[in-house]
Amino acid sequence: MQEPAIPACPLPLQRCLSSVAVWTCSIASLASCGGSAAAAAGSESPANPPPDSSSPTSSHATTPATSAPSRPAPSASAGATATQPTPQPASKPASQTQPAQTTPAPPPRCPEGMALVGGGEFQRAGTAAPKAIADLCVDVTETTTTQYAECVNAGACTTDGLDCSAQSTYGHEGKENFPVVCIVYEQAKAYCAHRGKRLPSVDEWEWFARSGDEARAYSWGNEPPDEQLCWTGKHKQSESCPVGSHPEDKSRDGILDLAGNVLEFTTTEADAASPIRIARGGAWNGGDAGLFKNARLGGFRIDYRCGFLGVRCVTEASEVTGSPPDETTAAK
Ligand SMILES: [Ca+2]
Repeated sequence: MQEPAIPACPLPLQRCLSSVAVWTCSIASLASCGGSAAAAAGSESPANPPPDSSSPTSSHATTPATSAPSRPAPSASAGATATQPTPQPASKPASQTQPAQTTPAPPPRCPEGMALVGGGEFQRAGTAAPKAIADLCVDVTETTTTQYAECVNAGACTTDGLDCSAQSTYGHEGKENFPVVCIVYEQAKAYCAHRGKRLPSVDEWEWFARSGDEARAYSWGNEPPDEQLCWTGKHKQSESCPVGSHPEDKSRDGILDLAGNVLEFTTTEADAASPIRIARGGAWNGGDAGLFKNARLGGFRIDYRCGFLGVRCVTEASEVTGSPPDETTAAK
């Protein structure tokens, strides 16, 4: 009997077994074989017919060989990649990958021409209890004649009585950078208000003159007055001095002419029944060292005019933080 045509197995070492009726390949099914079964069987398989189906060989033949070359199974991830690409996060700039930084609040800042003075608790001599002093911006110099003239030109200040003395400065050529004098209390208040500021209280004045907790006896320290201020103690002084011309008469915070040059108005009354306002500091016409101590009080009637009394303005630092009220017109 002629043997049936046998498909060839593509793998020469696979044991393609033959029998009269059935041909199997140990790995692949017959359907996958092609070509000459004789060539494959001849080289690998015995020429005798294979045992019957009960033989181990037959069993082996119908069971997929464990030695068959295996193809790498597609991994789940690879399949996912092929059918549904996983989006990869775009790289971010370093600045976006850093943890958020907490920006500290900016410190208070003062307009040009003003110094920042930290607040604190201060009990002035002769008072019953300490007072809280806020952070302040303080004019570095006394108000100059030029600055007051700007207020006059703006219609916010008056020229009444400004020529009250031989030492008056308003309207006198060459006195532009001298402290304005001959003003009364209301004129001083009006000037500060025009600048978005105010007069200091006597506690505030002494606080920034003594450099806060440093408690200096004089603006510069505890040494007695000498050449560092505009006064008459060392040399006869016939008038005030240009503001800032004695740079050693300076507080810790850089405020000038607190001891010398001209006295400065405060808002504090000497007592409730009096029209007196306490002024602080000393003046060009003083020659006694004790007149220039920070703790020394001086009183003037609110309508008093003279050539040695001027004005310095302040404002709460919290009110100008981030938005100075008059930066373009601050003290020069
Ligand atoms: Ca002064």
